[in-house]
Amino acid sequence: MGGFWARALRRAVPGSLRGVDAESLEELEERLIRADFGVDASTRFVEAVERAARRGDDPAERLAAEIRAVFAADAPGPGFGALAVADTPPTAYLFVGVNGTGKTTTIGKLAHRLVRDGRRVTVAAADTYRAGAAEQLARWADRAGADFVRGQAGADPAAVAFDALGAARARRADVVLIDTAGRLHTHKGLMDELAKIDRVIRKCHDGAPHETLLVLDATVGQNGLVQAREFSRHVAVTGIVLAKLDSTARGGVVVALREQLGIPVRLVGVGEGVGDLQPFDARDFVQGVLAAP
Ligand SMILES: Nc1nc2c(ncn2[C@@H]2O[C@H](COP(=O)(O)OP(=O)(O)OP(=O)(O)O)[C@@H](O)[C@H]2O)c(=O)[nH]1
Ligand SMILES: [Mg+2]
Repeated sequence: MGGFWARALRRAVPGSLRGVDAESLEELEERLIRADFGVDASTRFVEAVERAARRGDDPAERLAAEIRAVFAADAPGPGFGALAVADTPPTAYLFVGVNGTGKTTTIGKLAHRLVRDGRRVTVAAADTYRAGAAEQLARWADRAGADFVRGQAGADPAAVAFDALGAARARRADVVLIDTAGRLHTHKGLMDELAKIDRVIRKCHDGAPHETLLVLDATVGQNGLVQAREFSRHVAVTGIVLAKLDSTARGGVVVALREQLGIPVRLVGVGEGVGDLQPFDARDFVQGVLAAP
């Protein structure tokens, strides 16, 4: 399970941590920073490792405990990837993020997984801008065995979200996954539009959206923090999906994201295939960090 993390962290921890000296500690700090753990966390972890070594404790065990502590406060929901589940179905998840991060692909993978787990799933194409966006999602829905709702090209995406919730209720769906168009976090008009989609969803179903998931491209590393901060100013982001973890050595960014934003990473994308979506598991992450290179 920790395999993809080991790859996404490419030797963040140099071999065995036994026999730590000043040079190896400096090297460790450098590697953690390079893997995008963030400067604060990297410094803190290295200090803890140094103290452990001085006391004669196992430095690797100390590092593992420090990392686990970062994620300890995340209260898990009962759904796949510890996502929240509605008391009264359907459960609605809203997917947001900048262009091309992996929103539609993530929805396709998640729909597939939920249907396999026996859930009735509706996916909604509230991306009415990009030519081909709805068709792309329709293909994923078809493949997953999920119901599909779309609007006319150029239709108001909030109206599509509204219709989708109605359709999901009528079909007694368990889950509705709402795809939105990619948008730059700096584009005020588009961010206002996103806030409107969110408002409409809130009005038409109690407790919805049960999760607002920000999809980040793992290859941009710490830049994801900026996107997360900006999106959070417009919608209440409740969880992060870190996609394209298979294409990066900056997997340590999950620590920076959790520490600096206080938003849990719930799911990770590890490839383009339908099975390439994993729940985020802090234990797997720690194993990946400490995996012998
Ligand atoms: N390697 C890899 N590629 C991914 C992953 N997730 C998505 N992709 C690829 O990233 C590209 C963009 O994915 P989309 O799902 O279309 O991204 P999007 O966020 O919906 O894009 P817009 O709707 O245009 O904003 C596609 O080529 C996907 O196959 C992943 O976990 N790993
Ligand atoms: Mg898309």
